[in-house]
Amino acid sequence: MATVDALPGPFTFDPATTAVLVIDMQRDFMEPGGFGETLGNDVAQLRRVIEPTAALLAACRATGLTVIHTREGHLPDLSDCPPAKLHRGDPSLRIGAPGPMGRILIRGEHGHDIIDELAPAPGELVVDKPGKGAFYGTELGEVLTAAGIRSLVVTGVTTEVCVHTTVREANDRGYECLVLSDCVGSYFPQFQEAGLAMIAAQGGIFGWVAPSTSFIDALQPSLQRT
Ligand code: TIU
Repeated sequence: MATVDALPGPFTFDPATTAVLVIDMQRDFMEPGGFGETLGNDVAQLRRVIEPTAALLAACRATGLTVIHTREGHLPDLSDCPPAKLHRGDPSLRIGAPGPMGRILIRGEHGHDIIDELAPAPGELVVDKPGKGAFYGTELGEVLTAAGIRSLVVTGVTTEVCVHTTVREANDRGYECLVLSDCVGSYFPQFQEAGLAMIAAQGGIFGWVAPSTSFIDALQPSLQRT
């Protein structure tokens, strides 16, 4: 077992039953011309998560920790995109419309894929999801059960949308969640702050929060001892 110095208190985990989730680090959210920008957001707000997440992935790969990536997006015929999502708001380009990185938020398009800096390594699972949560409409729950995973270390974008939805889904399914504060990002600084506070409040109502360096420090000695 390993322990991370976290809020609201120590987070204890067994690396053998822990997976790192990397949520939606896609060009559509992280780069100009994608879904995030069509919604009126400044995608530059998310860039700061790339470097710490790359360092985290390097440590996880060096120590053999399970890494799972997710991508939000839809089938080319939009049959898995509910009208309530398709017609929501007033984006400059709707889901499925042609943009500079291909059709917005459509599987197989350049914009839908994960940014080069955080590209999945061979053998790492990539879960395609139609919604905000990584469990809804995906194989994630079955994969985690089959692998005996009990704890999730959560990274990705955006903090208050897909990260929060996934952490909430995971809580109701019985997983212990640690959210890494510098590896999750929001377009809105106030939502980043509140989103992280909401995880650890009330004695850890949704889980724990810690910087990635604290998790890496806890991970490396524990695996060297086993
Ligand atoms: N808009 C926004 O903040 N996020 C999303 O639409 N999806 C994810 O968070 N991945």
